[in-house]
Amino acid sequence: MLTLYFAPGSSSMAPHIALHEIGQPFEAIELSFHKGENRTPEYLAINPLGQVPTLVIDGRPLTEVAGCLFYLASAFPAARLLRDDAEDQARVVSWMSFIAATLHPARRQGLDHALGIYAQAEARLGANDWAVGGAYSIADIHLFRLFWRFNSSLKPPPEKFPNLMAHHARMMARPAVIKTLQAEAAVGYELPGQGGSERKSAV
Ligand SMILES: N[C@@H](CCC(=O)N[C@@H](CS)C(=O)NCC(=O)O)C(=O)O
Repeated sequence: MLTLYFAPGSSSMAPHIALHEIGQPFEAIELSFHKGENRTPEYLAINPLGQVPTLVIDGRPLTEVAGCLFYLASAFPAARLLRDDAEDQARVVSWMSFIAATLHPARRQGLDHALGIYAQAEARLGANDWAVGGAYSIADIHLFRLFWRFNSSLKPPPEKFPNLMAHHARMMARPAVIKTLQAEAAVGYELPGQGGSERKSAV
């Protein structure tokens, strides 16, 4: 049994998309940051940082976007979210490490810094359809979630990040992404600039 703890529009959107890609049944439990539901003793017992996502696999919690994505891709290979080739897999891990360690925290270090880091992602993606090896993978899901948030909150001119914008459009056409965005919008965003409060949070 798979259970995803999520907050609409946040990092948990990435494993939420992957769950729709693999097409397995799962339970989705929404947490409201504003109500402090990620800071209850019960939630801290499964995720001591009080963050989302947490993916619970038959009662065992797994945290961090990259870990959750890697598990879903490896455990459900029919969805083809990760190739068998060792070098391709290493490149997917390399992208996801960059996304988690450099791209995600960039916003907190000021707009100029963030624009510079997104320019790095733009150059790294280049004119390729997908992040690694010409095939859709979990790296694309991870990249999309961050750029989706960056794009929807800051609305940079499309000509500034043409490769990331084209990638965003390819992702937005995927049924799993459409399903996830609809499900999360129906719950309601609590994100700055998206009808939620302006409270500053790591999103
Ligand atoms: N390194 C973590 C970061 C997760 C993260 O920053 N989650 C944010 C939402 S995007 C969160 O739960 N924030 C609530 C809080 O820290 O109180 C990952 O990649 O999963």
